[in-house]
Amino acid sequence: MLFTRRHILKTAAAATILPVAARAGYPPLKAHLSRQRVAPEGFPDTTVWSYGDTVPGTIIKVDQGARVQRKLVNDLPQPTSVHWHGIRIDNAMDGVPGLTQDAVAPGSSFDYDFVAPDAGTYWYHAHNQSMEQVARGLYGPLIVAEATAPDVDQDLVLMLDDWRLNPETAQITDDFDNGHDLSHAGRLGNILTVNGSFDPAFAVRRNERLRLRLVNASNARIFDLDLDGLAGWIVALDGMPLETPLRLSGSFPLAPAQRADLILDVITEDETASLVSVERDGSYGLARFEVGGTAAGARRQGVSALPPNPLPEIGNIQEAQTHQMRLQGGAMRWLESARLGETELSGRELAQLGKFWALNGYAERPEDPFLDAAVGSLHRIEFVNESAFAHAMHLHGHHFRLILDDGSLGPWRDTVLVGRGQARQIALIADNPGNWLLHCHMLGHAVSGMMSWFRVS
Ligand SMILES: [Cu+2]
Repeated sequence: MLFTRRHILKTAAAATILPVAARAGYPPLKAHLSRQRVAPEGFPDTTVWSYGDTVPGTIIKVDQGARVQRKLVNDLPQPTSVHWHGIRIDNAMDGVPGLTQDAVAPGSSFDYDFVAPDAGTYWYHAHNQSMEQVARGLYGPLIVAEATAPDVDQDLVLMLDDWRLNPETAQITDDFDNGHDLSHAGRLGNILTVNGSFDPAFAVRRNERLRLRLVNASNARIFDLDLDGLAGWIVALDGMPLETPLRLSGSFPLAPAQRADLILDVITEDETASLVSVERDGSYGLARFEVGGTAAGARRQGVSALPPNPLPEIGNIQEAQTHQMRLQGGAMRWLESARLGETELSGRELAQLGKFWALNGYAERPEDPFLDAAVGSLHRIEFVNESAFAHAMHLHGHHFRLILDDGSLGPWRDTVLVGRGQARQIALIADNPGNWLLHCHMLGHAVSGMMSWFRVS
C-alpha cells in the first residue's frame, strides 16, 4: 500500500551545486541526524540520517578526471563508511569495511580522496549496516561533468527512494531485521520520494530540453518508470553513455543502485508532465513538471550520444575465462545448506542466524575470492538466478558489459538485474587492482547472504 498523490506541493526542488573548495583539510561530509518532510503535507517531519542537512546528501559535482576529496565526519550512533558507487576508484577509497577500510566509529572521521575517471551520474551511500543506514537516508548524488556537456536547458538530478514510514508518525520503522523482508523481495516501503520529497514539482517550459539523471537509491524496489508529457531518449546507464541513444517508448526498469540519464523534451499540451512509477495496482506520480511558458516554438530535433568514457576494450569474448555465480535461497527456494566460513550449516540453522541467501553455496562473504583475476584479464561471468526473486548484482571498482542473448555486447553497467529464473552474462576486464565486493544491491539480500568478492592483482 503506497501513500498516494493527494496533495499539491508548492515547492519546486531545484538541484543546488556546491563548488569543490580547494583548501587545507578536505571539505566535511558530515553524517548526522536531521529532520525533513518526507511524507505528504499534513504529516510530521521525519527524523533521517543525512550527509549534510538533507536527504539526498549534498550534491558533489566535479569535472571528469578531477579529484573528489571529502572528510567523512561520523556524528551517527553507529560506525559507518562511504561507498562511491560506480566510480572506477582506487581500492583503498572504496569504502567497504572489512575489505578496504575499517568502519569509521562515531565521533571519528575518514579522509576520502580519489579521482573520478568517467563522466556521468554516480552516487555515494553508506556501506556499513547499509540495509539500515541507506534506508535512513545516507545517500547523495555524485555527478562527474563531461568536458563538453550536452546541449540542454536544465540538468536535474532525481534520486528515487522508497521509505517505510509509520503511517501515523511518519517516522522510519526500525524493523531492519524483519525476516520476511530479508527472505523475500527485501525492504519495500510505503512512500515513494524524489530527492527526499513526496511528489515534488519542477518548473519547466514547453519544448524545453531536460537532462534527467535518475538514481534508484531505494533498499529493494525495482522501479518501472514511465513518463507522461515528456519524450526522448536514454543516453546513459549506470553513468556510462550508450553508443546509440535509446528512444523511449513505454516504461523502463531501474533496479536498486542503477542510474539512467535521459534527455527529454517537454511536449505536453497540458500544464503538467509527470514521472510515474508503474506498480502492480496502478501508476503513482513520483514527480511533476509544471509547465510555465514556452522555451521554443517547436520541439528540438534528434539527440547526440554523450562522449564515450575511457573504458577498456573487451576484446574477443570467446577467449574469456568463464565463471558461474549461482544466486540461491530465499522464500520458496529455501537453502538446504550453505557455508558460513568453514562450516556447512543447514537452511534452518542459517535462517536462525538471519541468513536466507547464498552465492555459490556461501551465505556470507567467503574467505577466498569468487574470482582471482590477473590485472587486465578478460572474464565472462554468468549469473544464474535459482531463486524466486530478482537480484541486482553489483561489482565494485569496475563496469562490465552485458552479453546479450545473441552473444553481442550490450551496454556498460555496474549493476545488472537478474530476474527470477533468469541467467544473465557479463563481460569483465579486471583492470583495477584490489579486493572488490560483488553483491546483491537489494540491501536486505546482501546482509542475509548475497555477498562475495573478487581480487584483481
Ligand atoms: Cu538480491
